[in-house]
Amino acid sequence: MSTAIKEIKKTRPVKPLDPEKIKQELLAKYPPKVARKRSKQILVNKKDEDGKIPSIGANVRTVPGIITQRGCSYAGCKGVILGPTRDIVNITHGPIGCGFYSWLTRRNQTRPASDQDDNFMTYCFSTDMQDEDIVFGGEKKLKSAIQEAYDAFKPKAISIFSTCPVGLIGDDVHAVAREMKEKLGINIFGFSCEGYRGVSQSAGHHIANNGIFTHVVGKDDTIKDADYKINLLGEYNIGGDGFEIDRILDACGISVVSTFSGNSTYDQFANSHTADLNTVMCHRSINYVADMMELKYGIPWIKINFIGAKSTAKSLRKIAAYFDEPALIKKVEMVIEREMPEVEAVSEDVKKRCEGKVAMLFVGGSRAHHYQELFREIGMKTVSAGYEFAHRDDYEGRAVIPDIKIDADSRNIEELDIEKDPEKYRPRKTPEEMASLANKGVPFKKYDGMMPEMAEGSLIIDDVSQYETELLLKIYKPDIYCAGIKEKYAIQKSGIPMKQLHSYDSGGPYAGFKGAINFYKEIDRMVNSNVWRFLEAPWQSHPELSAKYVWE
Ligand code: CFM
Repeated sequence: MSTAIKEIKKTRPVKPLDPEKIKQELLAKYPPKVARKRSKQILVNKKDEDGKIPSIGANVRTVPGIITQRGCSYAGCKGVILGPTRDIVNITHGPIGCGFYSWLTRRNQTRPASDQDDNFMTYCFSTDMQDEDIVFGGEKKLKSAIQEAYDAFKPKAISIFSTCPVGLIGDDVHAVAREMKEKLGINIFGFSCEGYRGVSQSAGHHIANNGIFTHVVGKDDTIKDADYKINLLGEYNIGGDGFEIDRILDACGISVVSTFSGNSTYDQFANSHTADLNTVMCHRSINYVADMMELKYGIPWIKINFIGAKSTAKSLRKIAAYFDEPALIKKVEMVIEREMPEVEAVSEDVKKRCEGKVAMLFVGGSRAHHYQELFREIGMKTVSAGYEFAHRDDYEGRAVIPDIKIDADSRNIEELDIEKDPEKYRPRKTPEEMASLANKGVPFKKYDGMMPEMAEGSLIIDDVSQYETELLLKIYKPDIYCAGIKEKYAIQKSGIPMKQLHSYDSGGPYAGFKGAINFYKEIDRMVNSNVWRFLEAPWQSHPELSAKYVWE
């Protein structure tokens, strides 16, 4: 039986939507207590008479029973921060699933300098805890796992990541680390990053920052013979982003001492305190390291962003302005001039077909902001966006940090007491130079967050749930929705193109100039695809079934 394939025209709401009403609709079915809580996390973006944006509820517990996008503290520590480092043996102390599911699914890439270089990322190390280890304790098993990993690989360093059961039964991973460090003579350190340590993976970032700062940073004082030494903080080389950024920085003559932590090595971390500037890409995950390095070693930090061609150019200019050398400034301008024509040609072409289309982004703790820039460059609008686990400063800017209330969950995460290193502290600029640079548009320690850059009336939603996602799709009928693998197929089933902005599906890089071109082309293909026309849903040929795509 053949049925004619119908062409279904997408119907966009004609009248402009009232975001306040949409907010009420999202909350309508929640029990009153839940609605009250969610109402603080769902905001219409608008400034008051004094030009102030509203404050959002963020970094708070998800209501049990709500299907959240979030991950756990172990994921943030092991998967996100330490996972991309290739020559540390990362042992997951816990049941096998924790290690297995955090094993390369993030598509963080690495490139060893030669075949002789260690690369353990292709291995998944786990103590594979069993019931009897839970009953009798798992420390013995952990010690023998460390010994076994050492015998097999002779790595420079081994780190241990605690999963939920480890904390519950009270295994002391730090004591085991100390004992084995003494015995084997290599650096061994543990993380108390049990999944339940915080309300999301964000807690794991902080724990990882503290651990890497305490146990590794500052161990190698060799000063690299290179000009314009920077660290790139919060860039994880997903889909090769870091390779593209390295290509650009290299062309400008800027040298990267250490990246935290895409394509990184143990030695780079150990030597990172010798850099002259910290550049922070993902503020959420690594701002702790930036702050601690400034306090202990005197390295200033600036926020940069290599997502979006214009942001890339702006970030390069900021770095050049910091070093304030005419030769560097000239070289950076040359690189921008060389790279931009191709980017602009593609964006202009793509814009013809994408202008006015609508995107929604619900991703992590930084990309929901950064990727709006790429959509803007091809004329697309972001009508609603939110983070999974970011804090108020990532929404509203760092100026709100002193007002952020410490609750029982955030109190759980250790704040290290950092002091100037008596020998290694070296201010890179005088206070006068810092002030004059800030005046020239190189503000230090400054991040204004996502909300000030978003249009008035856009809907900001923290820790969006699956239920809310489904409603949002029905109401806004966006041309594209960006989130992660857990959301992907539910969204595609409603007939909306879905782009994973964590793993990039199988694409990337999207950072830098070449990355921007990749992104424009891919989004063009996705939002202008005819594929949905050729898919016949069961209800289209069987009228007794009642169902609809969201855009029908
Ligand atoms: Fe930073 Fe990240 Fe992100 Fe993040 Fe992540 Fe990620 Fe992310 Mo997935 S470190 S906050 S914990 S930019 S894994 S590379 S994509 S949620 S927006």
